[in-house]
Amino acid sequence: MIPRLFGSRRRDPDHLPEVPESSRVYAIGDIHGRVDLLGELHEMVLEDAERWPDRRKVVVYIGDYVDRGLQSRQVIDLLIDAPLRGFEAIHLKGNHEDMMLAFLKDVTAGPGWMLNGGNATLYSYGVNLADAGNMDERLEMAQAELRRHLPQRHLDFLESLKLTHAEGDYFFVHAGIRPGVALDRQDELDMLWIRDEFLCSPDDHGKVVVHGHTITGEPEVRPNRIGLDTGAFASGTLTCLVLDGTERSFLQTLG
Ligand SMILES: [Mn+2]
Repeated sequence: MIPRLFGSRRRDPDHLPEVPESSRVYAIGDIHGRVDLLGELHEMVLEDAERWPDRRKVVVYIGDYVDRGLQSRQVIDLLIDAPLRGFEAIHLKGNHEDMMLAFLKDVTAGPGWMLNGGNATLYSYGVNLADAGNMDERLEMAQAELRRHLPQRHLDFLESLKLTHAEGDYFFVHAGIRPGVALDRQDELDMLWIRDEFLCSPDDHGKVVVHGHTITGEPEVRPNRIGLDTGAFASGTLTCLVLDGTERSFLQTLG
């Protein structure tokens, strides 16, 4: 008998990845403050779901609700106040939520966050970066104001975000995973930030990794991963992957 070099993690090539029986799983890419597009996409998801009344329905948000687009606060309001009826909702953490949480605790996270579009989030909470004083002072004032303006339920939402979710042969995570490391032993920094080492890897990761974080013009479907970040904040195209059995389809807002 020939030993199997890759052990049980190597998938049978004839086995197509699938989600659990009788489940219809929707995964939504990076939203970045575009509450208009999220509302539109939710309508499309509901219309699709109505055609499958007997299915268990799950929606996974891949993270990056805030920054860049101008309506970060409104996106979080919508996710909290207007969840898709009849769906199990899973909200994953993106690197942008992580930067926002870091800034709330520690002002030295401010410059990095501002470089990544955090000023748009401050604006949506009614916080303006003062134009006088040095950067440290301005960030300290902004931090104090954000702490005051951020509703407790938003903080609870941000602190409750999960890093990963699995459905059958699919694994959901914001940025990706480090190839060669087991899915349950991944490092948080990799899951929130990784790019090329994951994106360029041809490895079979054990499950198909569904992720956002890296913008592409169209959803990127590879044998080992599916990228959903179509740059909604600038393109107007917010993408939702729909999984049912071994089938895949997409819903998208028109950019
Ligand atoms: Mn993003």
